[in-house]
Amino acid sequence: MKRMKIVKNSNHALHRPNAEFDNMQVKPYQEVPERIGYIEKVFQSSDFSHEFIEAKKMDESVLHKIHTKALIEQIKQISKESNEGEYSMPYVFPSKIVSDKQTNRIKRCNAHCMDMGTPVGKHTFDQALMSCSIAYDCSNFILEGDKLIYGLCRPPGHHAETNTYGGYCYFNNAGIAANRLIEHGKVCVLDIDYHHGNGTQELFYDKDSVLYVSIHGDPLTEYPYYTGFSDETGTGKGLGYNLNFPLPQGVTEGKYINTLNVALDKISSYKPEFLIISLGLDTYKNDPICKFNLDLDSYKTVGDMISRLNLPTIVLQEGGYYSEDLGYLALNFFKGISGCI
Ligand code: Q9C
Ligand code: ZN
Repeated sequence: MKRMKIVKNSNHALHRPNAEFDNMQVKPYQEVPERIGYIEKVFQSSDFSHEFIEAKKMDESVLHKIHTKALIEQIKQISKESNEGEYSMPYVFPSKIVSDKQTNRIKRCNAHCMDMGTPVGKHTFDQALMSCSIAYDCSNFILEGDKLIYGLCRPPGHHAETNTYGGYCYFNNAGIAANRLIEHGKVCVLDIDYHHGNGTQELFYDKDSVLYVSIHGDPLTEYPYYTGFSDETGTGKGLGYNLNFPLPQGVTEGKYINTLNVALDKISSYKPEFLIISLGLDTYKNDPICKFNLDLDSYKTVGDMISRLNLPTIVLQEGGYYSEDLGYLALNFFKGISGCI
């Protein structure tokens, strides 16, 4: 069998916020660079046939196909104005007012930011651009005939909307890949991160060329709180092409898999030509910030079930915060999806 490409960016650790604000508390930042290192190590020492490929930096113009100039420029400017180790996040969110008089970067960065967990620092723009470059390279490899490819994206992307960043995400990696692939056929994005991918949903909400399907923690109690309900089904031409499956806290493999089966049936009837998986590993029972109960072995089952769609597939890394086990979770997923169990 052909070796599976794992596309990566060796400089991602330059983006390393040290804190986030959560529910009235300052906490250590969860989306740490070590997450990626743990995944790389497990693949390196496994017998899973793979090769690492360094991503080529994509042209910034590709970002403009899915994000506003205002969002892109704001992240770029704040990065440029930051010294090494300095990060900015907003703490005042004036309703509907964005002042162009405000020159202080911390006071200004509310304009496109949805939470207090997504700081911007000196290297954030460059590394978020490289994370999208990973997704872009993956889509080009798929167009050249690869059947399964893993984009080791960091920072993650699925919370980033057209004009808004948040949830540890700055630019939408799955959105970049989907936007590239729809030039060649219908695309399904299956999002199995614990959190609803408000960004990916919003990017394609009015389109019938991308089916967005997500299984996630119920937004009544889980981030991002305002999207991910089952009555969000798309708009205009996109009506019927957005499917949300919120699940309650504490869900175990049995119920998760029943839901995944329903989701996979819907995907089959759409008859996509390409599949993009937003792979969150935060559905794991030991995840420190999430509340599903999947086991290490569940990821093999999930991968195996998805493989039955039999589509050219890009898997992009999203969340997952129990760093030490992330490599084993990802490896199990790939053993399942590639049939190399
Ligand atoms: N400090 C992903 O898994 N946590 N993002 C809310 C804010 C945000 C998770 C507390 C969780 C975002 C890609
Ligand atoms: Zn998540």
